[in-house]
Amino acid sequence: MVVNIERLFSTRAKILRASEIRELLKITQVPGMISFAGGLPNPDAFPVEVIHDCIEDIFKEDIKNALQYGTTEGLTQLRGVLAERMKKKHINCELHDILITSGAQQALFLVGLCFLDPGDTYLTNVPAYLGAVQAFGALEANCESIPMNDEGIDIDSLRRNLERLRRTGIYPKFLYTVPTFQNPSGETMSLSHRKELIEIASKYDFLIVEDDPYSDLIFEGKSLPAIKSFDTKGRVIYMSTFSKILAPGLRLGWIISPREILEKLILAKQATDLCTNVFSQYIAYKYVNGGYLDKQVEKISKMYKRKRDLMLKEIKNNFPKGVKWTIPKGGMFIWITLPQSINTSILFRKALNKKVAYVVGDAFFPEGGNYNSMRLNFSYSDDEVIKEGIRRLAEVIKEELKTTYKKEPFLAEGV
Ligand code: PMP
Ligand code: G9A
Repeated sequence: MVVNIERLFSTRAKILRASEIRELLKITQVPGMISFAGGLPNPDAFPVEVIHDCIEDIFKEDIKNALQYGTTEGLTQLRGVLAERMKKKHINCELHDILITSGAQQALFLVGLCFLDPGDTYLTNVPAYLGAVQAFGALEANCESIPMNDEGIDIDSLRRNLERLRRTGIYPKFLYTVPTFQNPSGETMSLSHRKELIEIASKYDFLIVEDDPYSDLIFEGKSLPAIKSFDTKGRVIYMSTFSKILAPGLRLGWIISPREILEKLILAKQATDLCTNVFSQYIAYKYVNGGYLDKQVEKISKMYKRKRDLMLKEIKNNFPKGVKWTIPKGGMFIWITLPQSINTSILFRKALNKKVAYVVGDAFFPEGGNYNSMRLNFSYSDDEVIKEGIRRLAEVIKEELKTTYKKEPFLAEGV
């Protein structure tokens, strides 16, 4: 390039970083590669025929509108059926409280755009969804990480950190969290912590950004109410997506928030893309209105439960002693903690040589850490592929353990 383009790039453009997951999607397209990396739905679960019928219907009834620009807020009919669906989750909203977005990823970016100035701070429990960290990082925000525990977030640590930040004059704008079947850990926040978060947000005056793509994919136990359902003061911005329950290629998500916030988000969206794909919105509307979504959710949940069970069984039977893992009650991910002598970034190259991929755990910690962890996705692969992939991964871990254990035996024993 002849132009010195670096000089012209904005500070924002200079700090843009690739998402490890998006980069991995390229590597994992190598023939023969088994990928437990990307959080992809299983393509066999896509309701191809019903979608085909919905499209035929659009061609018969709505094609001119479906090919036209739409309002920034989104298709009224779709917002209407979503409002009804959200009420069943005890989220009290009307269609005017909903903004349709191009996936939950856009919802995250719009929220960031409306609340984060360069240098502003947000909180998140870690490990955290990489895409959110990427979106908020692109806006030059600082992240304060709060550790997770078996109740989803370490509330004491949150309080301690808020006090510490306050002493230095830092007032976080919001706390970002995926409370149910979290990406990447698979963990779920307890009911009491959901309620407590609202109180803490009130006391320290910040918003809660609740990202909820996975709560419908439930395998066992009772579903917990969304944090948003306890929001009486307008402190929670809730978002979800059709990506995991219907098809990510439609690129459809939604935000529910207090109107004052929604109005700003709509302006931010206008400046970004004018409106969400109208044709997709018609497909989703016909799909939900036709009563197909509940059956689809039931079908995927059954399928993913079987895959989770299979992956857990294979892990149990093949992984060496000293490895720990989460048992998610829903969603798409298992979080693995290896003996401390293993660094999963170093292991990654060796795993790729054996044609198996995962996401290195460290990537989900904005401030680094947890070098001995990894995220495995169980929804995407066929059953036989899950068996073979875990067998390959177990081999790589065992080989690595032999060499690292010699160097640092006490660390390996400590797990
Ligand atoms: N939030 C979380 C927690 C996710 O896991 C994902 C996708 N993996 C997204 C948001 C973005 O989803 P989409 O843009 O496809 O709706
Ligand atoms: O970036 C994508 O393709 C969506 C998946 C996200 C994830 O793997 O967490």
